[in-house]
Amino acid sequence: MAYPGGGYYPAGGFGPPPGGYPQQDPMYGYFLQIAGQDGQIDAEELQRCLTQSGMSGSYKPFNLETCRLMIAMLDRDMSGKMGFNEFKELGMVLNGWRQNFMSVDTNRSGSVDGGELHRSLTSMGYSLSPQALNLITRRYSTHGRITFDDYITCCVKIRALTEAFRRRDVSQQGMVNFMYDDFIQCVISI
Ligand SMILES: [Ca+2]
Ligand SMILES: [Ca+2]
Repeated sequence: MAYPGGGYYPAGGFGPPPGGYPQQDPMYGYFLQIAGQDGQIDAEELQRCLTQSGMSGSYKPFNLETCRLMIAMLDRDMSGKMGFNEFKELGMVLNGWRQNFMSVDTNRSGSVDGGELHRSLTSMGYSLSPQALNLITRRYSTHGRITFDDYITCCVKIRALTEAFRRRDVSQQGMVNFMYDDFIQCVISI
């Protein structure tokens, strides 16, 4: 098995909230405020929200492409935007990643090196080869350092790709046969 058995994923995060109807959820009003008239959050609204809420903390704000990826990662209903349950799930996922980043960025420099990124991904349960880890580091580092923003982009991609793979890996053996068109559909949205 080449990917986590689910330990890092919020259990049952895609269903209706445990409290029942979203209208009764204390976060629903906040969601509607961000979402505006259409009741859905797009990439620009998400970027504004994450910057204002301080999710990026002392780190620089998320870029728009990262916000697009976050929406694509959790877009269960393929609306291209973020509904309430998707938004709540994103909150949980981001908090987990943020804690993970801060636990490896011990001196709070706002960036981590390749070794720290490897440790972080391993602690999430991803079992990747040294070659794959080196490729990931090369792709997401600037002068050998990975900033929080790039770290999140990296986490979003690995998670989304892993989920797309896992959905096709029915026997859970870490192996899938892709048709060309399906492969393109899989990676183009990420
Ligand atoms: Ca909107
Ligand atoms: Ca959606």
